[in-house]
Amino acid sequence: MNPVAIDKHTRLVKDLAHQLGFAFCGISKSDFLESEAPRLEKWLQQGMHGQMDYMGNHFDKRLDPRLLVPGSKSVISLAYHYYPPEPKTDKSFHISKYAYGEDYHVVIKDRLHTFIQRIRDEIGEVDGRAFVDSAPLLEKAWAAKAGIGWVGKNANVISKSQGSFFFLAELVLDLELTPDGPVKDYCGTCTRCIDACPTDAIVTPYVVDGSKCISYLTIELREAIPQEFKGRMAEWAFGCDICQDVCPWNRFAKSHQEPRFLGNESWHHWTTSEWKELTEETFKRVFKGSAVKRAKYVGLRKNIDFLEP
Ligand code: B12
Ligand code: SF4
Ligand code: SF4
Repeated sequence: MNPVAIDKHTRLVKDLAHQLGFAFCGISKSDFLESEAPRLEKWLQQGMHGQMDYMGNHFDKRLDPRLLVPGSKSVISLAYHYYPPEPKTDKSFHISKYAYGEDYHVVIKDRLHTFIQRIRDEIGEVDGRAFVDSAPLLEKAWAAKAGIGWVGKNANVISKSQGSFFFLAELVLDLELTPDGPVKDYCGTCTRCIDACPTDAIVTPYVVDGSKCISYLTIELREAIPQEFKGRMAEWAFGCDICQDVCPWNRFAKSHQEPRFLGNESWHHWTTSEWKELTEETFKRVFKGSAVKRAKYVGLRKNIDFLEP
């Protein structure tokens, strides 16, 4: 395709991303992610995926989006803010900020489908797929390659101007676009996230042992939480934000503008005993349509029972 058309399409895609509320849009060529292969292999070999068996599947696809979307030419990485306008400040148990409102998989997928449709309206026939979280795609590596931010020592993608409280999503399309480049790593000598992690899940800078992470223990692990974590959960009942809350770059975190992420805030003021007495009926009412509902009542109950009163 001629370079003028490629540039025009690139500008169009970035404008549309902005109009649809994405905070960042970065582009990479759809290609083999060579640098990540040994890292992913080592992470899996060391069992850092715990019981997330899905992480062991589709090794090749995870590293090459052309196997996931045959004929694809570009990976468009997108970021969508979720930092709440009013984060919970009361003591007692916590829920990760990403799960305050409606399930992001649903909210962002809707937006991605609109995005593809708008691209087709403007450009014509374009083939491809939209992803958010659940596909075998190394979303952070793509976001870093496209310059949305760098992968920090806490293993999250961080932007120097807007912190890390954003989701990642992608469009993998058969449309040729101008790629962006990576940005510098601004972690420097800081180790705040490593020092603050209550379960020592950040085993070395940039590497999180998923099987030790509170997010895994409270969301992914279907069995009982191992006793070695007793007293080390820092009152997190669903997910964990500690390594992001302590990150100095999150002083620049931007609040989301998404009404669907607001959710029912009545739990913000629950005392520890109210949490401990949570019934299935209240669970269904308060967390209706929210990301927490994914854990189901039994899942959240398991976590609450494990926490110290
Ligand atoms: C599996 C998974 C988890 C697991 C494992 C965590 C992990 N770090 O991988 C668990 C359940 C623990 C988890 C937790 C969370 N997750 Co999660 N998770 C994923 C998922 C599905 C796959 C990630 C993956 O491929 N891991 C495999 C390992 C190998 O990858 P990795 O950690 O990225 O490892 C890389 C680095 O360590 C790097 N690396 C290794 N050594 C070195 C050395 C140097 C010098 C450098 C530069 C890099 C480097 O290379 C590795 C390979 O790329 C992605 C969605 C997706 N499809 O990508 C979401 C995703 C990463 N999660 C996300 C979020 C929000 C979270 C939580 C914050 C949720 C919460 N509040 O509870 C926590 C954060 C925990 C943490 N500190 O990482 C977001 C991150 C957004 C962002 N801004 O970065 C994603 C992208 C989902 C989304 N679509 O928004 N998650
Ligand atoms: S999310 Fe919590 S448990 Fe997981 S690495 Fe970060 S601080 Fe540690
Ligand atoms: S807390 Fe410090 S070391 Fe950790 S990710 Fe943020 S800047 Fe990097």
